[in-house]
Amino acid sequence: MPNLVIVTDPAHRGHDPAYELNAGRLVSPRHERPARLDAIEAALTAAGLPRRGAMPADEATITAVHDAGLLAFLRDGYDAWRAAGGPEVMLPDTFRSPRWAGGGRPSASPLAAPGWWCVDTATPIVAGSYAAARAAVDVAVTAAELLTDGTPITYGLTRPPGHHAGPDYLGGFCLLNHAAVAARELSRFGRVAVLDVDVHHGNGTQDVFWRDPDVLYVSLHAHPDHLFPFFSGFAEERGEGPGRGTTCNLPLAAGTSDEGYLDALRIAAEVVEDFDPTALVVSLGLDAADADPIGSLALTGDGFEHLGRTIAALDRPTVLLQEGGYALERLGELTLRVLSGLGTAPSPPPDT
Ligand code: SP5
Ligand code: ZN
Repeated sequence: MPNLVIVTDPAHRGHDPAYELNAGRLVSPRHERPARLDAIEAALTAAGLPRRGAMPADEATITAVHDAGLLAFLRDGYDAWRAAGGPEVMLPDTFRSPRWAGGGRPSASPLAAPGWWCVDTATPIVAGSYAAARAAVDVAVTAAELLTDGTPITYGLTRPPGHHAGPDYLGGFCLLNHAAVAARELSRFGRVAVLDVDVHHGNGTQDVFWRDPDVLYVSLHAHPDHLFPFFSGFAEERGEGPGRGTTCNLPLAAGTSDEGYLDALRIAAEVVEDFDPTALVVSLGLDAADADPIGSLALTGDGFEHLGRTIAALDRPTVLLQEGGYALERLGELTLRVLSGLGTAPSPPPDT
């Protein structure tokens, strides 16, 4: 079996807000919680797959993708919010709108800052969130750099997820876009493709590379007419300027199961082949699963194993980075099915 190196960092645990708000409902506990990675790590341990730690990544790897103001908000915004009387969970109540004259202006109030940078009410921030987001970037950059040392496949256990965080905004459970940081780093060596199989469209990654001809963004996701992020991920979004044609969205109807999903995956794989990248970044959400509590597609364990085989057939140096996936009792098994399809883990028993 080819070498697989798995990278993790325990600092993700510090990002554990007590609740979020979703479509008017208070959701507690949150779906996006530390137990997600515990479930995956338990399965990796049972399969005899060891992990290694991450090296600290330079801040410049982050500011190559994100506005320095966003990073400063993540670093300092929470303490300022608390000092101004904000409660333990930092969530916006007033959102900047592009409809305001000039797009609005930043306010001096620390209580307003989350609404300037964050796009939704599902992305609460607590005291440990910044360290967790930085650790996820460390994990992703470490996993990406291992490819340049000749490791064929690496897997970064990144949490919180990242693909909804854009150049100057965060949201969708995501604080920093570690997959975009990894892709930007790898693009120093040649063309890079990002294959995003999270059930939600990765609007943040799309926005980072929207005008970039050297990084291909291909996404399979539930159609925005019925799932977050709602306003992005339509098939007609193809990139702009020099990046025209290096964005490819394949939105899927609600309830799509293995057959329809794997048809779309075949198209995605052809788009990647045609681009002929020197490295592949996979935004590995597991929330396209039939069992997922917030997804709307119906991929089975067999489907995830097929996904692994498709990625292996692309035959590029590949870094897998964890995005979503919320069916806690299935995450370990689904991870092993992907790794088994990749040829990097023993085959778990098929779907019963
Ligand atoms: C990385 C990632 O997967 N982000 C997803 C963000 C989704 N945010 C909205 C969650 C909406 C939850 N709705 C629950 C409905 C249950 N039927
Ligand atoms: Zn997702």
